[in-house]
Amino acid sequence: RGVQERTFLAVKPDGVQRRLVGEIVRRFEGMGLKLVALKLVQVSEELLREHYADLRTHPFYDCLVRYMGSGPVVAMVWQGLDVVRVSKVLIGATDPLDAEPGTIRGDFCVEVGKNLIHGSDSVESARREIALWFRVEEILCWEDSASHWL
Ligand code: DAT
Ligand code: MG
Repeated sequence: RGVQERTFLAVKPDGVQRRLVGEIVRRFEGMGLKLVALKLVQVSEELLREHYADLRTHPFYDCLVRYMGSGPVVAMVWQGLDVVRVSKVLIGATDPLDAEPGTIRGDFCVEVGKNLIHGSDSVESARREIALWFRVEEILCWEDSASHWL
């Protein structure tokens, strides 16, 4: 089966403003994934430009950076088997109109420019994004005392 991985997730400003943080966290917890870091942050433009550096040539880049800086974001690191792939399934397609019902984007949004949540697209991007958003001491490794999620 899968391997233990970590991924970086962020509830975007519209998700925080629409009080969807709890709903979103509940879905990842429900899958048995492990929360190892979480913080509410107002992100600097510099960090956002770096976070989305791969998209800098796209026409929507400036708009995306402005949107991500328009209010607080909930930044998280989750750990689990195949967590990068599992998270992308839970999140749904980039354009909410293509996202299946039952996915976070499919259930709660309609605009690609306000698609609620970010998730890393590979283990390498996850590593880069986690290092960009978190200090090492902010990430906690804790052991489950019960065995049902292992
Ligand atoms: P995802 O967030 O699903 O990984 P992505 O990495 O391709 O998608 O793009 C990052 C974000 O950029 C995406 O969540 C919303 C924005 N974006 C992508 N394509 C867009 C488009 N065609 N128009 C406007 N914003 C777009
Ligand atoms: Mg992406």
